[in-house]
Amino acid sequence: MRSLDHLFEHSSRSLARRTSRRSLLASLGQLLTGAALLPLLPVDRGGRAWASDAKSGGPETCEYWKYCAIDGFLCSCCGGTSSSCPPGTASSPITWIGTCHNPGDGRDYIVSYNDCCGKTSCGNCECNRNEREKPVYRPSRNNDLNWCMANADSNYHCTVSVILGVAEK
Ligand code: ABN
Repeated sequence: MRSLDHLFEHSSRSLARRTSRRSLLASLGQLLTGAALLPLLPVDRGGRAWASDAKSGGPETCEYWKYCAIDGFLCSCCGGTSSSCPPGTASSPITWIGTCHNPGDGRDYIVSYNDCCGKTSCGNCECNRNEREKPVYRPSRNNDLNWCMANADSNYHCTVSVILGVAEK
């Protein structure tokens, strides 16, 4: 009887020892795997974009870097965004072009300013900046024209700024 007790005691002790070691190893494995996968988790890097926006004002302020040659109402204050027309308006196919410096990355960008047409003037966030603007006899570099003139509905509503590319030095 004593040898049976001894046998059971021995086997349960050995099982307990093995089980706890195994679970320790399993936890350690999980920990190491988790630590290795941590850098692969998605990270919101939007903060950097906002940081560069903050340097030059956000898209709803006239100081925003993309607006360096704009003249009109900011579509981002009229139900659209800095680069898309508000619902119910259509973008002008002819535009004027500016070159603006982005303080966020130190590069210069070619920006197209499209008027959004088909509704009466938005009236919000008027912005008139004229960096590198040329006289009206060079219309593609001039911002004093209603570029809705070629649209079916030539009512001017607001202006968007669309990045066309990086300006080469
Ligand atoms: N391109 C902006 C604009 C629209 C109407 C009149 C003047 C300027």
